[in-house]
Amino acid sequence: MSRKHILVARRTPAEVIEKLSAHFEVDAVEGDEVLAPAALRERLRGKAGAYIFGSERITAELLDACPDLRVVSTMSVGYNHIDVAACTARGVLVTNTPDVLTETTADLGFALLMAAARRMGEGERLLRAGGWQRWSWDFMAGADVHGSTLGILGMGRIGQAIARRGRFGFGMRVVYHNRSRLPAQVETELAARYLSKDELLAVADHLVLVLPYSAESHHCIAAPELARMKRTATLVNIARGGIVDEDALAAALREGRLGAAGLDVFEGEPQVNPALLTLSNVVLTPHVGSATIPTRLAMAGLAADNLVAALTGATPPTPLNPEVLPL
Ligand code: 8YV
Repeated sequence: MSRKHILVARRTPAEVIEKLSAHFEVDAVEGDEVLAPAALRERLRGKAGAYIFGSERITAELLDACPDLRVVSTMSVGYNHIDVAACTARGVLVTNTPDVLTETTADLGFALLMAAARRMGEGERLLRAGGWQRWSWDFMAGADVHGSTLGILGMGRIGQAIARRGRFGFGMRVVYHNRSRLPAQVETELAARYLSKDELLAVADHLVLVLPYSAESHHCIAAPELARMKRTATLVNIARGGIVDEDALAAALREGRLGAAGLDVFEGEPQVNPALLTLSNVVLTPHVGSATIPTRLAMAGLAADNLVAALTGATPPTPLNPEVLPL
């Protein structure tokens, strides 16, 4: 039987290419550039599998142009770049990489919370620029993290991992809002209290956004929501940039209507809204939530396992639309 052809859309660890090559003819993109839609469509023609990352968009149009495609495996937990409904309608399996990045991403979320609340970016820039000349009682004073109220919007796996850090590491009161409420036993374990979104916005000293991006969550933190938050509050976004109206956020931070922000994701990334770049009370990182070598290797390995299983008739570990199986 002839071997199936797959595309690996960006540079990935050699051991992953090796694992895939044991089963398939692999066309691997070597650079770090993201293939433009037309180039992606061309490279995917005749391929049964697509191994993609967070930025290649899989649309209905692309699926129609690539009728041989059976599986889309993304090396990310988020899948807002893939039209899953269009894949399901055409019997194309979609898989992602949940769980393996939960703790690493929660670490980054907490780091951003602390860096923003305690003005670490601002302090470091001031020190390097020779601006540390004197001491005063309120010099670089920030907001306390320990003992404060931690709000979490989106209480999935990563939200719960952040809740554990806050509750057990920093003695924080944990409040959350989610599409569905957690089982009572999990709420008890995390000592997490469910609130409406408006209540959550009003009581949080620090609010972390960890919800999936969709048409529903687009700009769900905009001027009205920011106006409900405490003037001293910290906002952290480790989910997707489009969840926050960045112009409204920049205005609130500039005008002292919000304390600080820590952002790992941006609506137009890798471009960053220039209004954010001018503010001292925002800490910015380049979408590195899952960026540790062990976690990235685990994600890459899981994405490969999904692709191999799906195209060899086995059960893929983490399918998003298992209803299309068997292929
Ligand atoms: C990825 C992410 O690094 O998993 C996700 O959803 O946002 C990040 O962990 C990025 O999507 C590239 O694969």
